[in-house]
Amino acid sequence: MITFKNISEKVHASQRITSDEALFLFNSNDLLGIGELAALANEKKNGKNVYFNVNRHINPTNVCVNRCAFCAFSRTAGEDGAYTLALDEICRRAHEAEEDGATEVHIVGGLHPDLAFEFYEEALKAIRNTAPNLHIKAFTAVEIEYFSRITGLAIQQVLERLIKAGLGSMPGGGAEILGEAVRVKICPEKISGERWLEIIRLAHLVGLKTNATMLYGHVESAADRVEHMELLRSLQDETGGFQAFIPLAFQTENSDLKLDIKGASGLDDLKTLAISRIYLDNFDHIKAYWIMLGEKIAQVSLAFGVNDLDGTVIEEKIGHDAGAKSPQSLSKEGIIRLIRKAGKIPVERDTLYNPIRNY
Ligand code: V47
Ligand code: SF4
Repeated sequence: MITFKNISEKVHASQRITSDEALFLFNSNDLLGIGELAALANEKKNGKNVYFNVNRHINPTNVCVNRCAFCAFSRTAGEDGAYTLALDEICRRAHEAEEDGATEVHIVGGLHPDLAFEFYEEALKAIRNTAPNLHIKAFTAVEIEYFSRITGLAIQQVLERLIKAGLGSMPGGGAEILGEAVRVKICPEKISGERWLEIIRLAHLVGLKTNATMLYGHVESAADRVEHMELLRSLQDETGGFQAFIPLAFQTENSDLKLDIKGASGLDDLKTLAISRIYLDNFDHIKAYWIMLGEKIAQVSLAFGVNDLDGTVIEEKIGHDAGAKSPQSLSKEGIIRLIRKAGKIPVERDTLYNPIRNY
């Protein structure tokens, strides 16, 4: 029989918990007990250090052929609010970011029906020329697969060409919930969960580090979340290529997903972050993406196993188009203050988690 005591003994002994045990924790109301275990698991890995980076998001286009039901960011070509940035503008934003002290640009966007793969290659090359010290973290597995489809190139070739153009690593988007039963409800046009994992596996094999996200707080069950994390944990055992796990709290406004609930509760946010810290024993970092969580829950999560607050971001569209109440950006000083007030040590990092400076 599964008991909290058994799970606690495992965490104290640094042993892996089972998926059934993770599900048991999701069904428990002992938030503080779960948080304490997650804090312990995190302390063993990261001590008191909490990472952040100075970065800027650039979304080259919101035009997307997929139109996932949950996504308030995307538009159909020609629709009101549809946009595509010119190469010059992408470069200008990257250059400005570097001048302002950023070490990373985070680039993701829609699957545009008319933009050629070469546009993206050119964008990376141009950024590398104008802002040579910026690490380019770009393109979800969903975009990589789309590039392969529109060019007829194999996934490995797409990745190799992008690396040659300046790609440094990949973000963790597009994972949503990997189980097919949920995917058909929330993103029927998107690549399957199996294909997402396959592309990430290939990215890891060519040497790219990636993150992994999980979109929660919509139609999924606790069992779907656990299955999602189980698939990630298995792939991580195989490749070791994941850096951070990032649960993304669903923002409900302007979405075609009509739900009875208004997204995840604060309690669910903290429980989900904490259980992921306990369950994903082979992930070094759990990231609280403050854009979706709000600054307050993100700060409190530092006592619930989280050791990364993402970055300054500068301009965020995906969550804010869906009604996120957080600011568009946080200053470096603001992030440092959040971390310090939680009794932790702020560590500015680069994209690959090399420490730049302790505060
Ligand atoms: O895949 C879309 C999500 C993701 C909504 O790797 C939404 O460091 C909540 O992946 N409410 C893209 N989430 C963003 C992403 C990301 C963000 C920050 C850091 C990293 C990283 C990755 O945004 C999509 C989707 O899961 N998303 N709409 C929404 N309404
Ligand atoms: Fe397109 Fe991504 Fe939005 Fe889906 S989540 S509609 S793939 S931009």
